[in-house]
Amino acid sequence: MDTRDIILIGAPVDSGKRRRGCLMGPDAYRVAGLAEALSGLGHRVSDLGNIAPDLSDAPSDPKLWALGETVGWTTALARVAEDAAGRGMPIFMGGDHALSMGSVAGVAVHAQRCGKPLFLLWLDAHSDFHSLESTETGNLHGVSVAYLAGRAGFTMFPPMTAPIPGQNICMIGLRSVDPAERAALRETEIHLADMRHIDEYGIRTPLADFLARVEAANGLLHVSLDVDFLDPDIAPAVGTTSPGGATLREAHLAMEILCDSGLVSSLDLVELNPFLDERGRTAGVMVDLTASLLGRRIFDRPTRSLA
Ligand code: 4U7
Ligand code: MN
Ligand code: MN
Ligand code: MN
Repeated sequence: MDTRDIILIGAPVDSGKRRRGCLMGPDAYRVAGLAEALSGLGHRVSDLGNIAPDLSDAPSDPKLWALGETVGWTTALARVAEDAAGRGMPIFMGGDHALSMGSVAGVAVHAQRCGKPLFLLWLDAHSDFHSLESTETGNLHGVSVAYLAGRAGFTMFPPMTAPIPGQNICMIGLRSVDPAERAALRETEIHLADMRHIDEYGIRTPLADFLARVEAANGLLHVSLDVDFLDPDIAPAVGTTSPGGATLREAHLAMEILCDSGLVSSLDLVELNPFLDERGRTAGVMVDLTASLLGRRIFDRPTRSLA
């Protein structure tokens, strides 16, 4: 595996929902040794520190929680993401999942400049596909994919200049999808692998299918990893727990397959709420998964047959 220029970006976004704590995420990843784990694999790692939202033009809406702050994060993150994507592989240390509206929007502009299609892999219990009209909670960490896919109605947000076509988006790990999201997803070509699909076919099948499409299109691939993709038994530090998630081995296998593909060009680590963690356990799992994505192996395959 090639060594890479990895750019860590702290994005303490905490405006995407009411329960606070994700703002401590970037420091939890630092304490859990993310930079050291990656440099230990031979990569060049820099940490830009934490960025701040651009609050110069902060709209508000009584139905949408902390709209102005989330719009401010989207603006600031898109700028940083576009720049970092041109210099290396950005890893966004969240922060809640509202941050992906900025990180992916910025990466999408970078991809467009390079003349390459951007693909988005959304590893999450939830589809985060509400429009600003359909969200019942008003929590904007549940609308990110809708914005990135160019759904209508995001007029208070910076325009999504390079919306991602549905065929270029894949969601894996789904087990909590609201009725309005399900109806809207049905109108798209987004690839969907819910937990039932993983139970029946394993995690390799939907992932390999998607990666083959990225490869064939010579695309860039952004991976957005929500902590609640994982089962809460192994990753308790999350506000929106949903039982029946990916096991530790399913998640590592996904990361190892992504690593082998060589296609991943940027990554979000989102929804970690260290306030809810048990002695840093979840932060540690997320660091280990990132290390698997960037080359950590038990053995180089193939291992010797035991037969
Ligand atoms: B996350 C929810 F209603 N759909 O809209 C909503 F179930 O980034 C949850 O995936 C959204 O954690 C979860 O608030 C957003 C809810
Ligand atoms: Mn999410
Ligand atoms: Mn989620
Ligand atoms: Mn969540």
